[in-house]
Amino acid sequence: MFQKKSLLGMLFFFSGILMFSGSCKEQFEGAPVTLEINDNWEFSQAGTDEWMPAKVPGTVHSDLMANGVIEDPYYRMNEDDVQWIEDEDWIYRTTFNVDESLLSGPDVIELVFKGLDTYADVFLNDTKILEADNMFVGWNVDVREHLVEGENELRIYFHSPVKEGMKKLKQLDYTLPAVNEQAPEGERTNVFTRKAPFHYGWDWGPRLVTSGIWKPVELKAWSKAVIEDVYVQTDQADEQTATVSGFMTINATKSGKYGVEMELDGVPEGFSKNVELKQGTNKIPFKLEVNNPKLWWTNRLGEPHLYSFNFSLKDEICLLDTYQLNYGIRTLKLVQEPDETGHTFYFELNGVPVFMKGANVIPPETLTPLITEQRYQQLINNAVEANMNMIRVWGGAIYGDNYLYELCDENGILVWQDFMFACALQPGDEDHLENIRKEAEYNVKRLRNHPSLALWCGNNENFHGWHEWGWKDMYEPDVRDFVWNTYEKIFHEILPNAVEKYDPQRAYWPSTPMSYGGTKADRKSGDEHDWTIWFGRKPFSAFEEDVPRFVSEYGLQSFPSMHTIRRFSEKQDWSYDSEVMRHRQRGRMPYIRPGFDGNDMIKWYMEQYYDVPDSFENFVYVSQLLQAKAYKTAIEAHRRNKPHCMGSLYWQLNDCWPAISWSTVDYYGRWKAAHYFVREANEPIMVSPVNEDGKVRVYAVNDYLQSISGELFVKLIDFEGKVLYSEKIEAEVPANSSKVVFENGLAVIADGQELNSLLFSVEFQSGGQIIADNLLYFERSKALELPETKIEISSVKTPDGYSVTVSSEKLAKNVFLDTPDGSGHFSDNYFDILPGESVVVDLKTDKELDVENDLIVNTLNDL
Ligand code: BMA
Repeated sequence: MFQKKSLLGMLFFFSGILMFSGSCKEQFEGAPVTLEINDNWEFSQAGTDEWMPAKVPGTVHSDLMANGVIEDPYYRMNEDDVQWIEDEDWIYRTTFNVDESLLSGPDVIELVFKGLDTYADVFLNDTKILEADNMFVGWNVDVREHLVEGENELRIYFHSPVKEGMKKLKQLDYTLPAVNEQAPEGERTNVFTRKAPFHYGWDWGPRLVTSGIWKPVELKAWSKAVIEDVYVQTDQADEQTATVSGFMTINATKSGKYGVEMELDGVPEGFSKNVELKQGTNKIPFKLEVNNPKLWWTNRLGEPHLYSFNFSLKDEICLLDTYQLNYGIRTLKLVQEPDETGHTFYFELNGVPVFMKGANVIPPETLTPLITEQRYQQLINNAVEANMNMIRVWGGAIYGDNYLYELCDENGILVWQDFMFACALQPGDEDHLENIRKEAEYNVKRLRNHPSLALWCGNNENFHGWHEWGWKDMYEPDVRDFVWNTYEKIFHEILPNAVEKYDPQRAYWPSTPMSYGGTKADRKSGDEHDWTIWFGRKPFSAFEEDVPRFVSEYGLQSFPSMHTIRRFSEKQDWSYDSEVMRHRQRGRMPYIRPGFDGNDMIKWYMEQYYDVPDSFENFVYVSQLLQAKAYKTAIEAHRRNKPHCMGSLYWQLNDCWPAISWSTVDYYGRWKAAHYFVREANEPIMVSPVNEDGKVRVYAVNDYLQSISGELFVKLIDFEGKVLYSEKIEAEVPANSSKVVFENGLAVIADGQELNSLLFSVEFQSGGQIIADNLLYFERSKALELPETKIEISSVKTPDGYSVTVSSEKLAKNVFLDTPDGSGHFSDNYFDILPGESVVVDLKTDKELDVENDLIVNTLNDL
């Protein structure tokens, strides 16, 4: 395949070169020529000389699986059987053909490796052309002198990352903590290697220490000059005008006269000029005014409008290169100003303070090259559907593929971007620091043009660990000084310098969590990881106390859907403490919390709030309700406290394997109960009834930029539907605010009735429509006197599946609808039905169902 393509490509290319001094042939337009080298790859375990077909981009684990050498590591405890792979070296090779014309034609021929995982010696025709040591960067190697006419062999030798790491570890006579790496202390090597930390195991993921060519390999040939890069920034923007500036970076092999152009789609702005380029790197600045710009806004606040910027480069006769960029014009600032509590911490988009609603994301797949565009689409769709406007690309994994950020640009999802450092300290040798510098510069340049990119953050919890996990006390003074200096060099010099130099408008935050001025997180400024709930065993009401300024992590685990559990386990494994379920649970923290196990913690929290069911299926269902309740409590509390609190990013949106974890959407894309609850709690207009200080208060939160007025209907009913209290209030909620719209004493409202069979319902109507609603129970679920009730189901066929009406005589709590095989998606689920009412839900499915009989219905009333 490559041979054919290469010949074809080169012929086109050379007809261009041959015509170079005459008029341009059409086929030369848009050069340089780039060819993917992704065919005919084979791989072998070093020392065996047994070769098997390989897929590039790919990874050794998926290649071994495809060749039947290993079983699926996600099934039961198979992961244990594949650990040997990390200790071996692996070789990948292929051949490709090059014809004579290539060798004599273009000025530059280079091999471009977009990602090698990780310690890779690359040989072209037996000459070593590259020693790679960082999976997070791409490599360009000029190969003209090593190419031969006819067949060329490309061979890549991957050294075991664990063994390489071990060599480095042994050079130190002190330990560098790496809290979540799933290996015994003294064998945690990840910090020595610039490779996805989570490959070494994390508290929600398996240990699969991969090797391989994880991103495409290309042969790129060009002459005269190419556009190497473009940088765009918004200097100023409002509804009337915007100023956009930046520069093109052009690499020229020949000095001389060239022409550059920029076109902005749909508007007459742009520029065209003649430039004199020198040999080497040239920066061509530009600046333009855009009249009546369509600004880029976040999800649910406005349209995330993108302009197409088209750059081109010409010599006196020919079009040499083009560069296209979708860019959203907007201003974005992180605002930290002194106030009565401490300092603010919020993002200001186009001059408007915006509350950030979202979640932390991890890669949707442990075997990172298997992340397809479709998986990223699902991830971002799930964020969009849950009314999010920010995700945090967390620092223990990988910088996302360009495509992830393109999706965020298109969907109005801002990105809090960590550099890839998490829960660990780093070695401080010069090579390592230089490697980090290159990685930072490479990724800052790669991602800086995305309007969705909101912030660069140095690391996840390294600073916190230093102060709170005993790290700073574990060293002799001289070692402590060295280790801390290394921390400062990386997070206070190398990374911020890279941001300052290449992305000067973007905010840099050295570590999460942290307070203003580089001090420990204190809830008065900066951001916070609120783990007092879950790790700290506090009740959910703790989310409502001493609310931080920006909560960039918090969470509680649940089991994934039974359909997901069935795919990785057998019936005999179905109990929360079976060997397989314990194995699947990675929330054990031998280093900080010996003896801690997430499955026990789920059960412990369940005991606080629910009756713990005997059957495993019901345990799974209730674990999801528990998690949903925690996230609802947290998000509502954070939002009620706007603008004191301006962000709520829970841990974690997704999974990287079928797991018991904090995710709200499981590995196979099934929404857990929490995802429905998060969606509701994140609605731009939200009403939140609370029982505080003996009073029932209703807060209304309005994230829109216009005030909203309407009628608030509140009522207290019992579980059979008897109305004990009701009121209608005219309410107005100013733009972008949170406000108490109702308040009355609980004693007045409940009038001596038993609280465990009452609920308080709130409906906010405007223009005859319900724009927000919510329910408040006065007791924990386990104390509620839930009645026996009869649920009726009816359905009508729709183009995408069925419209299902579910009704109940009496209160039905947390109605869970399921299809027999788990296929299809319900537009709503795990909802309460008020006595005598019904709820209409869309079931999206391409399967034929006898809905009334096939649907499985569970409720808390039934347990
Ligand atoms: C956080 C993260 C991760 C971890 C999660 C759950 O603090 O930063 O390191 O996976 O908590 O423990």
